[in-house]
Amino acid sequence: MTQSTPRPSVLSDAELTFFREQGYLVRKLLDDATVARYVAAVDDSRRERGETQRMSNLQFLQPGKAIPGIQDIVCNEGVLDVCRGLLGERIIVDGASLFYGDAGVDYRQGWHRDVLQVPDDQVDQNWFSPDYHYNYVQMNMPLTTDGCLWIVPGSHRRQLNAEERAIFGNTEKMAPIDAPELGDGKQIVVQPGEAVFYNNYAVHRGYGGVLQDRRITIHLGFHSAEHAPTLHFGVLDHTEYSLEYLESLAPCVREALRAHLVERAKHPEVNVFHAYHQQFLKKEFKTT
Ligand SMILES: O=C(O)CCC(=O)C(=O)O
Repeated sequence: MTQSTPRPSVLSDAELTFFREQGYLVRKLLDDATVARYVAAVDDSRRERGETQRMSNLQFLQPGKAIPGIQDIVCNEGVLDVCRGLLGERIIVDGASLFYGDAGVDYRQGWHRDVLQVPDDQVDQNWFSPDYHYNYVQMNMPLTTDGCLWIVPGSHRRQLNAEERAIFGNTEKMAPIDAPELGDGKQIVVQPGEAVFYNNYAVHRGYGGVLQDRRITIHLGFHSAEHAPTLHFGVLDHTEYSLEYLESLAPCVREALRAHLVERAKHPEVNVFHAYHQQFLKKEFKTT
């Protein structure tokens, strides 16, 4: 595999250690003007579509669902620099959703690891160990103050503990939504422009209860082409990226999706997980 020359990391050794051990990292990356531009783009897009849903999960890099005004977040050098620090060079965007919820919406998920789409007999316990090279990172970039992400720090590098096992039962995937609280669960509260990067094999959940304020959060996933893919690589629906669609995009977004297509072509083995994921998204989350 071609190795590119690593550039100096924007992350300190302490930050890298924190991410490796705790499974998350918070960094302020967008200024107020950029946050305001993205909020305006979301509002314009909702108005233009006549969008009335009070809660949605919009796959904004897919044709027909695209929000052109926020797509260039996938080329943001600050975001990519952190991803390079965490994963390595040649960062490939792999997931892009807009989490939207109006004030008053009741938003709750059960605690889970992001292996929900994988058949039970294909979940490998070795994925949840300190030795596993997890070549994937998710990022939530809030455009409004957001306290909906909860995580159990360090749980990506170990098996479920007794308290977690008691609520997960006979699965590694998800606990019931009304399960008792986890004592080690930590709420991550982030301000507009302050990104949280996290290992999505950690036990985590989205949970706001009844939202006091509107939630607008851009959610992305990244992989590094320097390393073998994990099963989570393959979230974007690359089959929808026609030449015509790619031509319609801003140059940096087009280049990011082109790099995604090249990387996907190199790893046909992830297609089976892509198919599971698409089925899962359609069934479990009413994505728009
Ligand atoms: O709402 C959130 O921020 C949580 C998202 C989440 O749990 C996931 O993408 O797996």
